[in-house]
Amino acid sequence: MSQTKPNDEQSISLVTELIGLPIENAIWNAAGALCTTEKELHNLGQSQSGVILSKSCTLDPREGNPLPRYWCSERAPFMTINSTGLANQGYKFYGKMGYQLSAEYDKPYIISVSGLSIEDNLNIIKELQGKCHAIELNLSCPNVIGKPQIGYDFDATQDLLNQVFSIPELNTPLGLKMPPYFDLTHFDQMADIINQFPISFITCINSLGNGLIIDPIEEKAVIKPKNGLGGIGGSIVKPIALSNVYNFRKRLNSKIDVIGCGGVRTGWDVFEHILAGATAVQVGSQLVEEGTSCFERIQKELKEIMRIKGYLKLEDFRGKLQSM
Ligand code: ERO
Repeated sequence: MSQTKPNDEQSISLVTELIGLPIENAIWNAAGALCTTEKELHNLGQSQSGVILSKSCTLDPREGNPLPRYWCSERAPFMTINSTGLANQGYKFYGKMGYQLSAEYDKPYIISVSGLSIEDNLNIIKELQGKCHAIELNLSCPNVIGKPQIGYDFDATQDLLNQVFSIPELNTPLGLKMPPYFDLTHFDQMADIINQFPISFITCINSLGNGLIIDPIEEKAVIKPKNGLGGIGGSIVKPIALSNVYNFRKRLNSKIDVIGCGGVRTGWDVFEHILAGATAVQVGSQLVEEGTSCFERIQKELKEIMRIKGYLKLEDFRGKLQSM
């Protein structure tokens, strides 16, 4: 009889380390997905989500763009589009929630920040020091009319990061939410900028900006804002997300973690992101469609994949994508 104990679910761990903390489950919500209201943040706390990550916040609360601004359909279950327009309750609300959430749930609370100007970003980051475990600074919101995605402007990104890392009070770990890149020279240029700073993590990727989904029966776009243009999510973006995780992991110094986000519906999707080099993985569209029970399901699926492959922990396969 074999002496080796077969892997069972209990012996398989999805623990990951980020911002110097052990996180029980390396899968959590993407900023923007069911994380805007007090109730939604508590739901994340009560769920198997490894972290509670807030909706991107601005200085003042915002109503966001006119409805309908989100679309998903059984006709095309592989894609979603949103143009929420940064609807949020303002940074003070998300800062205050930190005390409540930390008292009730034993998991990190990360606040996503998306100020409408450099000055707003600097002020919000200053004010949020000590009110959360980390800040995910969003460089990639595609849906605010008149505001370009800063992550596509390399000089503006360099300038913003210079100013952020000159904030004297800065002691809360800082991550960046990146737009998708498609050209290898852009990965080189952006990685050179990011490597200059003590950034804790980057999250790849935000939705694919300014996509257009058309309802051919109605002969109309499926959402109202910006004549139908919005951020594309869902399974359709997974190859772009994986490429961004892979390309940044190859270029960034090892102290900077890469979090995968994009096209995660199943345990296999998480497995692929980690194989590409992700430290952890976020769920966006699928969380909106399925609700917070998706975390438990995806974890179970991932553990079953790991059991079959004989892996006990994420490091056993993280970043180990093989060449053909
Ligand atoms: O419209 C939004 O609020 C929004 N949608 C996205 O797909 N990504 C974002 O980063 C974002 C706002 C910050």
